[in-house]
Amino acid sequence: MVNVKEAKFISSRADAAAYESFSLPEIAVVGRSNVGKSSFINMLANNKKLAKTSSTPGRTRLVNFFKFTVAENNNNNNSFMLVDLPGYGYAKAAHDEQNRWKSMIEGYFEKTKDLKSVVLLVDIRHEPTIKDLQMFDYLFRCNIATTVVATKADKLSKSQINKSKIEIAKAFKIGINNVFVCSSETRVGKEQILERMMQFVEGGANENLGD
Ligand SMILES: Nc1nc2c(ncn2[C@@H]2O[C@H](COP(=O)(O)OP(=O)(O)OP(=O)(O)O)[C@@H](O)[C@H]2O)c(=O)[nH]1
Ligand SMILES: [Mg+2]
Repeated sequence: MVNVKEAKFISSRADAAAYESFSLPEIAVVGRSNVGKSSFINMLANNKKLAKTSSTPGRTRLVNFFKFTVAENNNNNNSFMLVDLPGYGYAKAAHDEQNRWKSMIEGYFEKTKDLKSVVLLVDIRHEPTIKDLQMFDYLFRCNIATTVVATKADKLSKSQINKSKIEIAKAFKIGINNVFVCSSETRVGKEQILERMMQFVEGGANENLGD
């Protein structure tokens, strides 16, 4: 069992050029605007007020760093940075703004030296968008281990969840067991995802799941 002992906001970066290392392993959360990235971080932190969320897309406009400290079964403490990125694919945002977000996201991936893995969030109710698939391919080409997490599972029945998992796995061309299901409302999936994240933090898992 992974027990989150502390989660706190450290800082925001608007510009990848200003990016500096925190000398801690990093795990980044990416996904479409409004998919639930900030809510996912709050769910892991057991703190609804940690990352700002909103029902309007485009809430997170900076690269935000949260320091998590966890204790595991063996009681060893472990710290890592969870990185909340702006969402992509918000159609209503001005073109300039969309480009700015894109360069902020890609700038982060190009600059960071501490990234261990990425959680790519998709909405379990919808087929992954072309932008999701492009992001997945981009991360694969950058050799960044990526975990696909289908969130908002509270919105579907059990049989619908299984159907969606199959569709999502097919779209990303990954095995169905590599699609993790969660809900930031009910906290379903939290433990399994935290455990997987810790494998990357500790450097035990470095396979890329793209094949
Ligand atoms: N039912 C349900 N709603 C959720 C879940 N996760 C997020 N939401 C809702 O979805 C909306 C968007 O959540 P955010 O966490 O702000 O999404 P985001 O991906 O950080 O959005 P941007 O910062 O704009 O990219 C909010 O209204 C949340 O309450 C979930 O698991 N279940
Ligand atoms: Mg957000």
